Amino acid sequence: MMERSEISRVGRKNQVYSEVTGARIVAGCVCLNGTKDKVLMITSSAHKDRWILPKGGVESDEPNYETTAQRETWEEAGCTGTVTQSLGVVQDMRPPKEWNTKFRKQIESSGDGDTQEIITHPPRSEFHFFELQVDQIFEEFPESNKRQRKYFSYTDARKELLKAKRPELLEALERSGIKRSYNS
Ligand code: 5FA
Repeated sequence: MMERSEISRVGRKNQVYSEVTGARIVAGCVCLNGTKDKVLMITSSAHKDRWILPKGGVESDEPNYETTAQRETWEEAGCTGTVTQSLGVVQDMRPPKEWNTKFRKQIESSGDGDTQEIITHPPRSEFHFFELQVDQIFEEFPESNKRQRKYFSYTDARKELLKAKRPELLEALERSGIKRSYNS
């Protein structure tokens, strides 16, 4: 049984980073209802009009990514359940903040057909996602005052993640077993 704390963990003191790329390691859940045709989403605290998936930083005292994913799901979305599968890793591949606009434009316009220059950069974060079958939803949870929470069909969730410009979260949703119906 997962321990349900009354408050969220805060700060980045114990945050884990990849030894290979330096990316921040994050874990989260694609939370599906019993009939697997809806996904539970929450609003971002940074952009309150954007709907995202519950996820957050892995901390050094946590035994595995699944534990972090379920803790973050409890803190941010107030739900508990059973992990049904691992959805693997997706990455935040936005260019580094240090790359200014002029530099980005140069990179975008490089590659004139003859010589294609490939300039790469490490991911900012790597997200380890799990599919979770929701068992219980609670009214009060650590971030219930800070976020909204709602179930979305696949079609609507996809629209929201595109609007929020979160391709990595959309990829996690696509890998899940959510039912995609043409008339939802
Ligand atoms: N972030 C912002 N935009 C991103 C994008 N397009 N792709 C990938 N990562 C992106 O913002 C949380 C963090 O996610 C930002 O600090 C930014 O680095 C990165 P959010 O995903 O909009 O969620 P939130 O505002 O609700 O933030 P929190 O849940 O409070 O923070 P974390 O997800 O970092 O989790 P944690 O603090 O619980 O560990």
